[in-house]
Amino acid sequence: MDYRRLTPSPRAVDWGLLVSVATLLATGVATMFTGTPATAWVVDLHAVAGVVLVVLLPMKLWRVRHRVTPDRLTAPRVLSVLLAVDATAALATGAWWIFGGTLDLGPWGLFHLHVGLGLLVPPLLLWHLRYRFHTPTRRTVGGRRNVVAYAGVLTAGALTWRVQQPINDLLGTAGADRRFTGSREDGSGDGNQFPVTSWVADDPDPVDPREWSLAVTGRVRTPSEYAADEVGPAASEDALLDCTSGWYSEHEWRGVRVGDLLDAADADEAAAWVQFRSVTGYRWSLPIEEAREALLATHVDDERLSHGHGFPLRLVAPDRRGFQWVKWVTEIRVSKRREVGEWLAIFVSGL
Ligand SMILES: Nc1nc2c(c(=O)[nH]1)N[C@H]1C(S)=C(S)[C@@H](COP(=O)(O)O)O[C@H]1N2
Ligand SMILES: [Mo]
Repeated sequence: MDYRRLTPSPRAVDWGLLVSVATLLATGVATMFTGTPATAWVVDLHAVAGVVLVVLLPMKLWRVRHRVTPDRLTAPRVLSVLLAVDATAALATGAWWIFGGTLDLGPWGLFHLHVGLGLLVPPLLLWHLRYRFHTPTRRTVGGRRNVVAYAGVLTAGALTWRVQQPINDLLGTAGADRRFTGSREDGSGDGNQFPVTSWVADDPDPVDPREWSLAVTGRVRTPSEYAADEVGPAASEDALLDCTSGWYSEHEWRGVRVGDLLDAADADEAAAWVQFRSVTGYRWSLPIEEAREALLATHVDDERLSHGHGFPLRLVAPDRRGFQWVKWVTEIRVSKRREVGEWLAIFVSGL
């Protein structure tokens, strides 16, 4: 049998690679916001696109294997080799993560490595396409052979993703207890004993509670300010913190309900967003209805929050990913519109 009849044409493989990488980038970035099970499809799509790439990449590499010889190493070829190595490493680290792998890279781990390698693929690919891009023709993508081949590749991708969980369960790997986000459990219910993480570079000195206060500002009729001993653990909430670097931790948090603070400050009718600002300049907003239900925690599982976890006050935002749980909160600012600058602030605060 001629196996080539079961594989896409060379051009269709190239286009398949491009579409897979674009899908992986889009869904990979979008996983930052997959807080609820309703968004689990984003992670599923990421995984299936990954398997598709595992199938297509060897086809491509096999086809071009003769082009790379030590005596013909032009710049575009070196770049192609780098791209192939990086894409392979990104796929390998992703698969290794799924099957419970770990890696100790100082402050980083396997998941960070996967994200780093993955984010490097699109720029390398764009650069590669500067030399190699061909505009598609109808023949490139159409044709019975390509349609049948891609139906097969996608089915294989979906099936592989479907069976990885039973395989993980059967082998009892550390990948077995992943949440739908891909995160693995760490330190749940055990007070401050869970990982301390910064989104980029935040690492403030411990906050002195005598100098700290919480201000409620913006679109409120009665701006207010609270000293450390005025915000106590009045309300409690069971909530799960799911960090985008691959771990989650579930705790009972105690503190003040944001809605109570907003009522006391008398938020006006135009108020639509509530921004939580850290002593470091790190900040994030929630729609006011959601913010009302959120908690500003002073305690975790009956322990006073430690400095690393945001003492004296940190946001607990159920169903939101960890980077939105602002630590060392010193101000809540009520506004009509969301501040665009917070997107920049989370990346540069602490630098
Ligand atoms: N001010 C501030 N708050 C922050 C961060 C940060 O870098 N600065 N990191 C966020 C991220 S990425 C996560 S996952 C959680 C981690 O909380 P933890 O360190 O208590 O585990 O805090 C969030 N809150
Ligand atoms: Mo995080």
